[in-house]
Amino acid sequence: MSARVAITHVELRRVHLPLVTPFRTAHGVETVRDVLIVRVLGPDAEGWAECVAPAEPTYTAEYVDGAHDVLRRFLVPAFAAGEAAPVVKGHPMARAALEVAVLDAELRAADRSLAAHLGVTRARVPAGIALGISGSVPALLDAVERHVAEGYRRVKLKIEPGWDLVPVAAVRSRFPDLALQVDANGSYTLAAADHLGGLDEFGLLLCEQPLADDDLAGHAALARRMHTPICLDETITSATVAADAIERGACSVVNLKVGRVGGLAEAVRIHDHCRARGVALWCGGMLETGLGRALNVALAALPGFTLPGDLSASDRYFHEDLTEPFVLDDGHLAVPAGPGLGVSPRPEVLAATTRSVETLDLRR
Ligand code: NPG
Repeated sequence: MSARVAITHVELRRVHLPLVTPFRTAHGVETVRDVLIVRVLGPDAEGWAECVAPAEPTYTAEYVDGAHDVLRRFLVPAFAAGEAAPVVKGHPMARAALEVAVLDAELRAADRSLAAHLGVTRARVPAGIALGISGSVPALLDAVERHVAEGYRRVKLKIEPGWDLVPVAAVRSRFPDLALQVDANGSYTLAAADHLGGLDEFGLLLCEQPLADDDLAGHAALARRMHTPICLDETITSATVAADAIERGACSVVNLKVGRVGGLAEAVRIHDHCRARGVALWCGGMLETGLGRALNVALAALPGFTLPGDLSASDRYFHEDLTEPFVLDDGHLAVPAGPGLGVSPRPEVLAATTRSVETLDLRR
């Protein structure tokens, strides 16, 4: 375990990082990541984390200005007061960021890597890539071709009503052996069950979050009507919900994101449950900088992660990552071995991308 360290300041910093390629989902398009970076500081401590909340509340209820506010006004004061489990409802991405920053400080102080702390069994994880809705089949085929040539081990295609069977059929016919999956981000209803059943002929690894976040019964009904395994992402907000979804047959695969479930401790509980139940698991992504990626890559090295995650190299997202870039090596990303997250923001990139810094003094 990691020992407690004294934390006297929490820095809430906003950085703007333009994405190399605009990322379009059923909920809109991201062109710039407006990232909230949490840094905790003490006389002998420093820890970092990234809050994955998106800029607007269109994909999740949580969004970056809200996460910033709840950290400033509630989570950091509760932490300063020594409250173990703050009485804040919701805001999982904000809670996760503070939890991870403190853990990073503790692990750095103890000269211990996150990978060692988690007890991971692998030194590298297979890289997967998620491709947004492009609206053009030739452009999509070009993108798949390029990324497969780079070494990506699995490709995920975003789908929505009007952009589904045709692009998936085109990719499958060009790449018959590719590990391929789709993600609808909740853009269908159960009324589309027959249409979604059309995906069954493409040998997909899974179909992710076809229906609304709260529609467990609908996903269970759809799972009975499709051969393609149903995976849940947005629905899985806690270990309790994960166990329930699995129990009800609403999914046979789980996408795990630390931010979505409110922290690493909860994520590990979900991992352990899926592993015990033999449920396939993979690590999702939220277009993270190197800080969030280091966390994801370490987590995904746990033995219960049975499928490649949305874990891509830094250059797929950013011209210049906040940290030393993650690079593909034989289609894999290396698990950082240094203390804590094993990566830190590069001062010059941090300075050039910072829009604001707010420092909270915990001693007052
Ligand atoms: O490689 O980090 C990545 C992107 C993975 O598709 C991805 N993320 O629904 O999981 C998602 C999606 C997403 C990210 C959606 C950011 C909205 C914002």
